Amino acid sequence: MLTPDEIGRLRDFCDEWFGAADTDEMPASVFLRTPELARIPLREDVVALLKTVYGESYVLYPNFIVRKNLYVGWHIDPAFAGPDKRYVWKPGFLHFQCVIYLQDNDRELGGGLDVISGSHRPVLRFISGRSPFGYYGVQFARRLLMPRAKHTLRIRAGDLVIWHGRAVHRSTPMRRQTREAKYALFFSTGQRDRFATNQFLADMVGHRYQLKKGATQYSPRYAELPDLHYPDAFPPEMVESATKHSVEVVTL
Ligand SMILES: O=C(O)CCC(=O)C(=O)O
Repeated sequence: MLTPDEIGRLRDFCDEWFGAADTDEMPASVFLRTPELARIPLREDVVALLKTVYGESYVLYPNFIVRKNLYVGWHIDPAFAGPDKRYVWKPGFLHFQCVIYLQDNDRELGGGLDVISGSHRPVLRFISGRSPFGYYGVQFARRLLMPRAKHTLRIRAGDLVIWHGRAVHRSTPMRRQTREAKYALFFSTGQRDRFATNQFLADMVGHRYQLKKGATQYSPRYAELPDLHYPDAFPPEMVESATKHSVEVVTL
């Protein structure tokens, strides 16, 4: 999606911003007041690509963020994991997390994303717990198949990567040190569905306090989300583009 020039300018901007900040997360309020970042989620080509999976309309959430040097292990995004998230397994559920990387992905140096392909599907639908293979057969098949499903995505700087909310993924690990910072621009989108939208928004706000290693931590990037109202907190160019493309921007 991004040209080498755009990538260079954005990397320079990130070097400067993160150089002066005491965080590795650039919050949505900064993202929205930086025209070169703010225009990306609603660019014509980005919207066109998302419409190939959503159809004519979808929702865009306010949790824009740029992260520096994020390296995280295998997981499902917390908004979609856990026993209270049954709705994410309903047949029509569709939510894509979106990221644009500002460097190539590399098996040695990292920089992008690994996925377990097919992990967003109901567990091995074709060998279910009700199958003649029984529970242990299912576990055996999972062990056998899962390692083969691990993929390091071939990503070039400026590519847009979208992953289904239920997909198991991780940062491609950095196996060899590199001096280049890893930068990634994230935003979230979903199918128009009032229940799913409310769940996701509520979940994000709930994340302003997080329990980590037994202690409660405050997360400014989530805490500011209730104050980012659409359209007031958004640049006019984004509002115009959202209206033109029938993208519903949903805020609290
Ligand atoms: O971009 C990455 O390195 C991983 C991103 C990720 O796992 C996430 O945002 O949930």
